[in-house]
Amino acid sequence: MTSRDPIYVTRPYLPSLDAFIPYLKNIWQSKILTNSGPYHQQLEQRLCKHLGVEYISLFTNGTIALLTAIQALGLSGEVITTPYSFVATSHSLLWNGLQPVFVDIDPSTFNLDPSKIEGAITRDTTAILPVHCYGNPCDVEAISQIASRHNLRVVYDAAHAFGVNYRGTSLLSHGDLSILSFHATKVFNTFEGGAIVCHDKETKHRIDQLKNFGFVDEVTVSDVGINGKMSEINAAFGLLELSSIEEALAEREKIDAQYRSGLAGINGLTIYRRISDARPNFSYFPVLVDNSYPISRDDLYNKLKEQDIYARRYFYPLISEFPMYRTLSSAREENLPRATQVARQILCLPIYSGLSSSDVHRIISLIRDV
Ligand code: T4K
Repeated sequence: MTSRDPIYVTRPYLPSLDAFIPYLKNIWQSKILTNSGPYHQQLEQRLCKHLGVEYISLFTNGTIALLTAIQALGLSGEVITTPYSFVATSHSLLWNGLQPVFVDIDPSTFNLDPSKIEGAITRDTTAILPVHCYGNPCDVEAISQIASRHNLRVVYDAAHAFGVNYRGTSLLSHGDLSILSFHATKVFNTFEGGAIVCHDKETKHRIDQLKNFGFVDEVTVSDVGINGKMSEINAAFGLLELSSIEEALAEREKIDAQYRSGLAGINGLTIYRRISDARPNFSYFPVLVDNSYPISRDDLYNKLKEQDIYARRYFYPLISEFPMYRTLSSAREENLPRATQVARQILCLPIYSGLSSSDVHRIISLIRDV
C-alpha cells in the first residue's frame, strides 16, 4: 500500500491466497459445502482451544448468532441493554419480540454501568444484554451478582471481544451465553460469520438445532429455528486465518502503541483507557474529541476524510435514537446522559494489520496540527 491509498477504519486481515487453494480443492473434491461439514467441525474445535472455552457453535453472522442466543434462553418481557453499540444488539431483541430497556454507560469503559441496572429492573425483566464495547470487558462480576440477585439471564454481545482474556480466563466464560462476530471488519474474520459460546453440551445441542431450522431429526422440528449455519468456505477460511492470528494481533498492538504515544497530551483529545487485568485484542482505537479541541469531532472526521482517511463514529447515533427505539421511555436523552455525550465525541481511528507506521504517523500529525 502506498501512503496515498485511502485509509479505512479497518481492513480485513487476509492470509495468502495460495494457502487457501488447498482448502478449496478439498471442498470441491468432497462436495460437502455446508450443514456442519468437516471444516465447520474442525473450526469449532480449534476455536474452543484457541479461545479457552468448552462449547462453541458457528453461525453465518454475529446478528443471527445473537438472535438465536436470545431465542435459546426462552426470554420474555424486557431486557436491559446498552444504547451504545451497533444496532444489531437491540435489533436482536425486537426480532425476538422483546422490549429493550436502555441503561446508561460507564463513561470510562463505555460499557453498561452496573450501578444503573437495578433501577431499571421491573417485574417483566428477564435478562441483561451487555456489550464488551471495543473488546473492553464489562464489569462481569457486578453484572453476575445483579443477575443472581434478580434471577436474570445474561447474554454478552462479545462481537468485538475475540480472544480477550480477563483476569487470566477467557472473557467469553462469563454470562449464560456470549456471541462473537467474525465479520470482515473484525479482528478475526471468516468474511461473514459469528458464533455462540455456551457452557454445557445440552445448550450447544439446542443451539445447533435452532440454527438448523429447529430440526431435531429428519422428521421432527421442535422450534421456529432459522438457517444460521456457517458454510464450509467460511469455516475453511477461518481455519487458515486462525493459523496467523497472533501475528495480525501483534501488528495491531504496535499501531495502538504508536497512536498512544503520538496522541498523548493533545488538549481536548482523550485516548480511550483500557481496563487493566485484561489481555486486549486492539480491535478499535477510539478517541474522544471534546470542546477544548480546536475543532469539533465532526470537523475532525471531515478533515481526515478530505485526506482520504475514513475514521468512523462508532457508535453515533445511539441505538436509542433510531426510529424503532426512540419512543421507548428508556430512550430519553435524560436517561442516557453519558452515552449521549460519548456518542457526540467519539471517533474511531484506523487500525488494522497492514496499516503502515508512516500512515499512522500521518494521521497523528493531522490530528496534532489542527
Ligand atoms: N454486535 C456488535 C457490538 C457489533 O459491532 C456487530 C457488528 C454485531 C453485533 C453484528 O455482527 P455481524 O452480524 O455484523 O457479524 C460494520 C460491520 O458490518 C459490522 O459487522 C460491525 N458490527 C460494525 C461495527 O461495523 P459498517 O456498516 O460500519 O461497515 P462498513 O461496510 O462501512 O465497513 C467499514 C470499513 O471497513 C469500510 O470503510 C472499509 C472496510 N471494509 C469493509 C468490508 C465489509 C473492507 O475493507 N472490506 C470489507 O469487506 O458496519
